[in-house]
Amino acid sequence: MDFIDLRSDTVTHPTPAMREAMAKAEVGDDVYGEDPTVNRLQEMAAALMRQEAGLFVASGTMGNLAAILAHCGRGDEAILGDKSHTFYFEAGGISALGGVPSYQLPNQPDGSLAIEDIQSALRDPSDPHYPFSRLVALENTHNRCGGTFQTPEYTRQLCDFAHAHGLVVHLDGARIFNAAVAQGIAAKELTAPVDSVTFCLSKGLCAPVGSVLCGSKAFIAKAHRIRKMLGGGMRQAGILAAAGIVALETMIERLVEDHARARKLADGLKQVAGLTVDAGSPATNMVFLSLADEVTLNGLQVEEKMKANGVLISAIRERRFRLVTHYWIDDAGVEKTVAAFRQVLH
Ligand code: TLP
Repeated sequence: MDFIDLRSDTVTHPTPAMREAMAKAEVGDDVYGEDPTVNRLQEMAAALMRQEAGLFVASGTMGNLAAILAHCGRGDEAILGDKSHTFYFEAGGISALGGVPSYQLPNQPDGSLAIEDIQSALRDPSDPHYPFSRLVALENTHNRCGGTFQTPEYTRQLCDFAHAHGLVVHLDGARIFNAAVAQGIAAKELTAPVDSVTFCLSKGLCAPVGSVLCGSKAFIAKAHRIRKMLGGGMRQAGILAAAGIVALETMIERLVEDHARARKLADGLKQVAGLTVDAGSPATNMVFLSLADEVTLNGLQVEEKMKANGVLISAIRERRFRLVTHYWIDDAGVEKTVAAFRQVLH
């Protein structure tokens, strides 16, 4: 059975054009810096982010980890949102592997960090009780806050504040192109002011593996050594980078289709008794919804029954779901999902 898979946009398989590019990719040993396809991908990525250089990494998690380890020494503190992916879903890597403690601030409902909160989190560097405040991390789009996006104005304001106080800004831009197309702007408007950004090729852009970390040349030189330390020095990685190039060339603009389908899905689900779609959802390609009180099934039971109806979803909490649209979800998939929910709940 071919499932309609809405668990994440990470489930996307490479497109036929990607498989063809992978088969034909020119490769070399990337640890020697000799893979022309990796080099091309890194240059393209840096240009798109308006940063000096790029580094192909195995995953978004590795990109965020290498970035924070490159910016922070042991004991330096990273200011993170309490719903950020780096705090929540990256196995505590920055602390476990880098000795970097985090100061968690409440993410605002739209995923932003309030500048006043950052202000009050700043440590007095002359007081030996404190770690040094070194970095602020921003996430755009924000996963746990509903796939919400930040504007160029907010990003610049946050960066200006951070820089004025001697902090660097890392952007977890796993889905930065979703944030850009949702606002009808180029991604660089959201990434030029930050000190480093990671974006993922393997989510809505459909490449099978990989993310790119971008920043200044000096920063990327440091991150390159850390990538090696983390075991992320890959060899003929051009096979993977080739799919990433196709992703950057052909898969960005079409993300608006995923956003439109997410809206269509939300509109359909609002008509299903027993479901409450979050107000304002979706902002991009993620629909967040909960089971209404009168529904006797719990989230896991709904998940299983949906699977029996050909639709894969995942409960992110007891009675709450995140449904993610992507390249492999078409209009018929949206309609089938709404019909399956109706069937399961009635
Ligand atoms: N997110 C995954 C899960 O880990 C939750 C998903 O299905 O959405 N930053 C953000 C904002 C992410 O959403 C993710 C993946 C990552 C980083 C990590 O990327 P990978 O999976 O490539 O390490």
